[in-house]
Amino acid sequence: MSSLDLFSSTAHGPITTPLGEDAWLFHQFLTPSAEDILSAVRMVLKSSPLRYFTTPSGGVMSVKSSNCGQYGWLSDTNGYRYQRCDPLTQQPWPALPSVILEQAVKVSREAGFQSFTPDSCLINVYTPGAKMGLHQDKDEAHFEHPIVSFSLGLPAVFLWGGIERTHPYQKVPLTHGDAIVWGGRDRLRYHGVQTIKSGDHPLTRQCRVNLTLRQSQ
Ligand code: MD3
Ligand code: FE
Repeated sequence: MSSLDLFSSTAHGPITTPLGEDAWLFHQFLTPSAEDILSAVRMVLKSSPLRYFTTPSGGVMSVKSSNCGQYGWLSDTNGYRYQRCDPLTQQPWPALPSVILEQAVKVSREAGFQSFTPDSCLINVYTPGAKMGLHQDKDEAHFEHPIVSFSLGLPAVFLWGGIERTHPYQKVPLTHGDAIVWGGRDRLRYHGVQTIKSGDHPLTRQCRVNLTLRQSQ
């Protein structure tokens, strides 16, 4: 055993940083599958292209979004919700690619969640200047399921707050290939993403791609 193994959460598992009582960052979990995942995302976006969602208050989000899976999260002047059909195409969202489902189930099991069955994958694409303000994920029907997120391409600083908006937040650097799993006591934490800095990633060029996998129903 090398001394580096002392930093792993398990003897042979990926290197993991605990973010909270029920939240973990799995560094480089997606390194072997990142290219396949990005190819699958490009296929999805041919059917349901990226678009800017409008916020209920009349603003426009700075990230471009789409979805795959049985349900897609969306925002418009009527509010935030999950919907079976893409409002742009009026067709069901594209199916969740198996490589994405497999990696999400695998990382959730490593975090101790045995029955995560995501029915929704939100695709958020950040170009330099894009950000996501502090918010809670609470549009899902039940909060007992965990959430899994994949970071690909340009790095980001993830803002990890408390259970109330005014609580202090930590800054967590995320890089290409990182996966996060959170649930339980951390499920309703405020979180966000700092403004993305410009850069050039060999697989995604000038963007960061975030996939958020959820059990929405
Ligand atoms: C912590 N997306 O789509 S994913 C979102 O990078 C969203 O695009 C961000 O927040 C992104 O809602 C962050 C990481 C994330 C997602 C949900 C959480 C962290 C979370 C819910 C509770 C606590
Ligand atoms: Fe969120």
